[in-house]
Amino acid sequence: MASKTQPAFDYLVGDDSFLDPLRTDAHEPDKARCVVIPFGLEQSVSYGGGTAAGPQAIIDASHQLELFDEEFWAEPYGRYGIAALRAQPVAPKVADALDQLEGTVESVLAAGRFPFVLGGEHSLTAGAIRPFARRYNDLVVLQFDAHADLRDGYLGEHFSHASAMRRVLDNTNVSLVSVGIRAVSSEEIAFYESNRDRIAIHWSKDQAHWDIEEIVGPLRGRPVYVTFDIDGLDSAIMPATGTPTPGGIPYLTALAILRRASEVSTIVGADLVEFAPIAGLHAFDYTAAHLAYKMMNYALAGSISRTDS
Ligand SMILES: [Mn+2]
Repeated sequence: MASKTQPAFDYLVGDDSFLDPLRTDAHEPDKARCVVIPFGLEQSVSYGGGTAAGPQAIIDASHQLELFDEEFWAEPYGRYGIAALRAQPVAPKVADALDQLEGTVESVLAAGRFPFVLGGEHSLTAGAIRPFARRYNDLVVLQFDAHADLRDGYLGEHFSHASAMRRVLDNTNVSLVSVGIRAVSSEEIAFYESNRDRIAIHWSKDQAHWDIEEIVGPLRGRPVYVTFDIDGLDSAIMPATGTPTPGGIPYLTALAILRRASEVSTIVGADLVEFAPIAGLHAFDYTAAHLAYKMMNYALAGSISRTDS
């Protein structure tokens, strides 16, 4: 038997990886707890396209991030480590692509690590969630989104991006907390009203009255998967997405909810989806990369320092 084992994962290395390539853990990807999975699925897009280019734009912009996070008063990545996998060609049929992503997420989870999927369109969450639904019988999905994504198929596609949460809820042990919703159909409302025991929606129209403790209440003490559709953010700060929608979540509000969620629950995995870069407008690439790093820090860096106050 060969003494040298093959590495289990095909990593991006050096300048190609996520975050500053000069950081201290950049060359030990096998030791990193967070594994970034780029998955540029773009098959069922119904309006603006471009999500296939999302993962690479986010990774490129991540090289410009400050490593220091003033909420943690530290460079939080050092507490957990970040590696990124090389993007693989995405299977052309959505159902096959979801099986493909399920396999990758399963292997990352089986290695005791934290999968962080960079999309790609929101349909991918239906595949990414399966290994979590198998492991945790009380899993909660925390969704940031403009759309409920509760349609039972859309434009002939069972696994449409507009059905992402409906397909997630096909796993009958999974419940859903949705934040920022402001674009929904009558069909989805009917499904929501008959599944109120599994779905909590925090409408964007009510955000002046949002109570973060109420939002995170169903997450308390449970395993949580965060799916962040970047169109949940207000379209003024994030127009780089297929269906930019006004009246959305302010950036710092999203961070406050993520932070509190991480304090009351155990975040076990995450995705950031529907980012569609606009050539020449790098601010949005940077915002998406910043959000990704913050999500990792809340999920994986442990307690937030108070020494900055
Ligand atoms: Mn959406």
